[in-house]
Order: sequence, then C-alpha cells, then structure tokens
Amino acid sequence: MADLKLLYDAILTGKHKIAAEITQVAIEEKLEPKELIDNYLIKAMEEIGDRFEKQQAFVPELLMAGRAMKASLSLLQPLLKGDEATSQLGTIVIGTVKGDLHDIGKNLVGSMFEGCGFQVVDLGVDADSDKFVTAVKEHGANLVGLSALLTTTMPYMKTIIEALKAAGLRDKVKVMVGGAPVSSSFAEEIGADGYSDSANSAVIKAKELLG
Ligand code: B1M
Repeated sequence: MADLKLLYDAILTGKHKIAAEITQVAIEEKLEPKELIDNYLIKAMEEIGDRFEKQQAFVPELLMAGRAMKASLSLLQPLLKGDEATSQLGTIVIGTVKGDLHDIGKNLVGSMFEGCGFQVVDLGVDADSDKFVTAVKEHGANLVGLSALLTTTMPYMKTIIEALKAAGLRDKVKVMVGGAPVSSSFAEEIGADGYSDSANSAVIKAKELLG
C-alpha cells in the first residue's frame, strides 16, 4: 500500500527517488492524483517554505524538495484530467515572469489547462514581456497566464500587461495572474482580468472569462 506519510516526508526532505516510487505505487492503486497533489505534495512544499522562513531550512533544501516534488508530479501530471476534456477551448500562453525561477505551480496550472482542453504554450521561467508579446502573436492566443512567487517579481506582471497594450493585443487576450504572493486586489490593481489561487480554480476562472 502507498505510504502517503512517507511521500510527504520524501518531498519535505528532498528524496526524489523515494517520492517517485511511492507515487508510482499510489498510481497503481488508483489513488486520485489531485488529492495526492493537494494533500501531500503541496503541503510538503508549504512546510519546507515555512522552515525556510524560520531559517530551519536553506536554499539547497528548497532545491531538493523542488526536485522531489517534480519527480512525483511528472508521474501525476499526465493523469490530470479536467472536468471536460472537450475540444479546443482556446490557447493560453503561460510563463513565470522575468526574474523568477519558480516553476512548479506554473507547471501544475499548465497541466490543468491542457487536461481541460486548452492548447498550452509554455514560456518557462524568467520570461520577459517580449517573449509574451511574440508568443501571443505567433499562436493567436486568447489567454495569457502569468505566475510569480516572489514579491520582487510580482510588479513585472504589470510590465507585461502594459507591453500587450502597447502591441495592440490587450483587447484580444484575457490576462490571468497567480502565485503565492499574488491576490485578487493586486490583480485588479495591475489591470489583469482574473486571479486564482490554485490550478483547479485557474481553469474555472479562465472559462468564466472566455465565456
Ligand atoms: Co523559493 N521562495 N526562492 N525557491 N520557494 C518561496 C516562494 C518563499 C515564499 C519561501 C519563504 O520564504 N517562505 C520565498 C519568497 C518570499 C517573498 O518573495 N516574499 C522564496 C525565496 C526568498 C527564494 C529565493 C530568493 C531564495 C534565495 O535564493 N535566497 C530564490 C529566488 C530564485 C528566483 O526565482 N530568482 C528561491 C529559489 C527557490 C528554488 C529554486 C530553490 C525552489 C524553486 C524550484 C522550482 O520551482 N523549480 C524554491 C521553492 C521550492 C520555494 C517554495 C518552498 C515552494 C514553491 C512551490 O513550488 N510551491 C516557496 C515557499 C512557498 O511557496 N510556501 C518558496 C508549490 C506550488 C504547487 O505552489 O507555486 O504557489 P505555487 O503554485 C500554486 C498557486 O500559487 C497557484 O496554483 C499553483 C498550484 O495550486 N498558481 C497560479 C501559481 N501560478 C499561478 C498562475 C495562475 C493561477 C494560479 O494563473 C496564470
């Protein structure tokens, strides 16, 4: 039987092989991927984040936890299905904004969009406004998704929105923002169309915006 407490501990302590092994067992036992992600993977990342804040853990531990989380997620992501895997709902250009290297949450959001029938163009991390503008034009996207995990990189979301305006694309795309320090009031303040605090709700919000 999959030892989920051990999965949590493996993520927390950065043991990526063990994390992958237990995840594989959980998949074979047909445990619900979203539940594993929300109740074990994300919770372990929150715990390592808390330890980091209290100076009980340091960057190497964050890196190792991130690697273990990715090992587990890479097995779960293909199984993430939206509530309606319908035909093309639209194209989202998604990325973590310039200066920011955190990609675990962004990847999760991207997978959820894919599972729900969107075409996903992933610009990766540290993506500047030019990259977003070029990708929106190239792919005829109707949605832009911006992720930031640092209070210092959040303001760059506004720079990207301004660049979309300057390129004459702002009325062609809806812009959604998210990431741990981002809030709905911040989204409103910078002129984004929507905010969400999780991968699930991001897709629901996007459908609402495109509705
Ligand atoms: Co960093 N880090 N980190 N880190 N890191 C945080 C974010 C931090 C809160 C830790 C802490 O102090 N408690 C802190 C930020 C403080 C602040 O800005 N106020 C911090 C810091 C300070 C740093 C460095 C500066 C540390 C240093 O070098 N001194 C450095 C910065 C590097 C850089 O980006 N330039 C740094 C580096 C790193 C690692 C590279 C080691 C690693 C990232 C590995 C990777 O991503 N590949 C890392 C990690 C792992 C974390 C924590 C521990 C975990 C982040 C994570 O993956 N969470 C984090 C602490 C925390 O968040 N509690 C921390 C799990 C993930 C599923 O959640 O990303 O929030 P999240 O995504 C969620 C939602 O937010 C939402 O949906 C996702 C799924 O539910 N969401 C969206 C995200 N994007 C969305 C977009 C949407 C909609 C929803 O629409 C488009």
